[in-house]
Amino acid sequence: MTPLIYRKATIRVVGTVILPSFLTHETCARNMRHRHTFPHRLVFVLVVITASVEAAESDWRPIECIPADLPAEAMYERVRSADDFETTELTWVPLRSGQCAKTTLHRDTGEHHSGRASLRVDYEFIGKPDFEYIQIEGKADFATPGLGLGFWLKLDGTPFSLRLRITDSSGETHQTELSGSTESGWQFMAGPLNTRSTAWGGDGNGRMDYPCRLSGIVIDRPQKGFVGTGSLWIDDVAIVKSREFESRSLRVETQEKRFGNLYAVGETVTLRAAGPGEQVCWTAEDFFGHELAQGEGPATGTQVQFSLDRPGWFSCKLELVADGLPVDTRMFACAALNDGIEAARSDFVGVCSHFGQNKYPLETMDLMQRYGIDQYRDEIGWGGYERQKGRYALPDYAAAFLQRSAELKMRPLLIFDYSNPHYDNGGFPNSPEAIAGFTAYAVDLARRTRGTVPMFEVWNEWIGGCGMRGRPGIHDGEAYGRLLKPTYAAVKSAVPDLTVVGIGGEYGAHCAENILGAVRTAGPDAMDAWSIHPYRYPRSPESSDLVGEVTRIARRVADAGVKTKAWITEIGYPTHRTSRGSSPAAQARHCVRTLVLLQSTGVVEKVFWYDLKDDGLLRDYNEHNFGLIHHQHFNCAPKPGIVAMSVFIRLTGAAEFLDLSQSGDAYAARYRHNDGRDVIVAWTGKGQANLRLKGKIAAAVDIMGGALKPVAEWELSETPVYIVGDHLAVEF
Ligand SMILES: [Ca+2]
Ligand SMILES: [Ca+2]
Repeated sequence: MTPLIYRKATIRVVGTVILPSFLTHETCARNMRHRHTFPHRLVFVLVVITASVEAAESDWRPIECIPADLPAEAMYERVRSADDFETTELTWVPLRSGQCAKTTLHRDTGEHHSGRASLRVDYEFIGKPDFEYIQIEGKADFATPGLGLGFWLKLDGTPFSLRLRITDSSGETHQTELSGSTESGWQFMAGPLNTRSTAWGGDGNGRMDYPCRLSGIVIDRPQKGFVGTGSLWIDDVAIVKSREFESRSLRVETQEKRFGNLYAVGETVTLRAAGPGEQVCWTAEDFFGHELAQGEGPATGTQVQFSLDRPGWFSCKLELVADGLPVDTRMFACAALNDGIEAARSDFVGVCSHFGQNKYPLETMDLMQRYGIDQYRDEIGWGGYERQKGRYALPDYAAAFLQRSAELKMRPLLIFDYSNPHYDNGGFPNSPEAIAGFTAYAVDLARRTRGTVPMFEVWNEWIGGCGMRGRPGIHDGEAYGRLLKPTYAAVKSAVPDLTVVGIGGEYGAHCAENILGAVRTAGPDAMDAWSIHPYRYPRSPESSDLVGEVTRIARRVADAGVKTKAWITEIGYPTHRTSRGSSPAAQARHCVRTLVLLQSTGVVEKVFWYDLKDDGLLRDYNEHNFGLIHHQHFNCAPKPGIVAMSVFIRLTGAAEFLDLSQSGDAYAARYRHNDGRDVIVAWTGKGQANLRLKGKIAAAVDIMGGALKPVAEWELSETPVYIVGDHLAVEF
């Protein structure tokens, strides 16, 4: 590092001059897409630069900012064409099986992306119970790794899930997700082969053994029971490969770099951006797209400054311009909380984390707490805890996170999970010896962490086989019950004040039946709560009937004699860039609505959102994009979702849920605080609706915690608002 050579300049405004537009550089203006207008005349700020010793050059530290998602067509280049549908002979065929929707293919000269024709796919979904999808098959070969399939697709706006199926040289089928949105109109869809896949058949090794060939393009229904007819078009199918970009990138630096980019209201963010080019343009805005500040400067180094004058989530778009074109666009995301910390806590809300997989920086625990979250669900696995048979030890990283957790007075829910190579060949613990071994591990871990860990959950997604990577053993509901019963009894007997959660997050079409299977062998009293994972992304909680689904499952579990309540130990909306991903704004909206709706059921005691932080950097892989905050590579910068959750906790955490009113697509939930003050959370599942409130309105707050005008009449949208007052009543 170079020591104190330069000193920071202090900028003092001494006057303003209005310059005509022809004197201003317009490069940035051309590239400021999404700006509605650009001023004809710029206010030019005359400044006097004086030397100062306030801060040294060495105070500037690099901060990795989030690269903008490029459109799919910019990310791939064509290697060769597979079919442009210009010849009259049609070689593509629909798969016909009991799982397929009725599909017919035509060469259509009335619609095309290029040339004179495309492939039209006419479909009819009739609502089959288990599976129903379209699979269209054509010829495309992939001789060597590094290739993918790309094509242009015209959709009708139905939010289908789009996947590729590839067959490798052994006959193993690999299924991957395609990058692209499900908006109507022509768009480029692409998928590399070397991405995460689910695989079946063939040699079963989970690897793409080359040469590979296209097995089909799969267009799956948006939800079970979907009924609909329509058409979509495909054109210009090609073998593609990832485009190599010139390594022209923006270098962004900050002073007083802080973990998580979390600020206090009233603070100013100062950045400096530079890169190989001519200019840097920047715009800072809030969650709602309202501009805070913008500017431009030389690419040798432009200072960026904006004040966080209200609570919320903010982003600063930074663009490097070279040869008149934007060559790199990055986003600095940050959050502002009152006093920089949320003091409220909630018994209802927690998050899932992966300290137990040694994948979270320890500081993430402090960050979680600053957002007002003190309950988190993590794990200390059996395999790592009992490395030598019969000898128990906490791995170092597990001891470290539990210690920090205790210092911060956090309330963890730990999962007793997965197999151990010393028992049942590393498979599901089925034998009496393995079940006794699992029980002994659970008891030892519960004793060792007494006073630090108040809650445990027995296994995670037993029937789905999560974490087991195809290891052997019986994993139906009954086998789970045989593990749960002795584990529950032994742990409760060793540490009676613990809460032990059964079922392990069951999910899917046969969720209730699977839980009943476990209750048959464990009995109805072997759980202080029972857990499910009712994921529904990208569908909204309202359109996918979250309340109905959870209520129906709870009724069947209660009918089987279980007296305890449900915990939702996972639910979430990943922000990956495929047809199954949600925008960060949608994640934030759905987070609040999901929490309120689950609370309204009366049968759900706690919700652990999945999950706190992005687990990796692949933008088209759901598992890397579930986070409410970004990956540590991006300094754990916030997504809007973490701020939305924090605001929800502040406004409802200490309140009692009263009731939920619904009128069409409009919803309003009432909470009451101990001092008699009411909080209304109101939104629509779709579109706009009017709401009128009776009572004494004291305050109103937006989803990001910003103040709104406290009025009685509201036009609701899909983004929830909070209204605070006394004796509030709802009228739609
Ligand atoms: Ca064509
Ligand atoms: Ca293989």
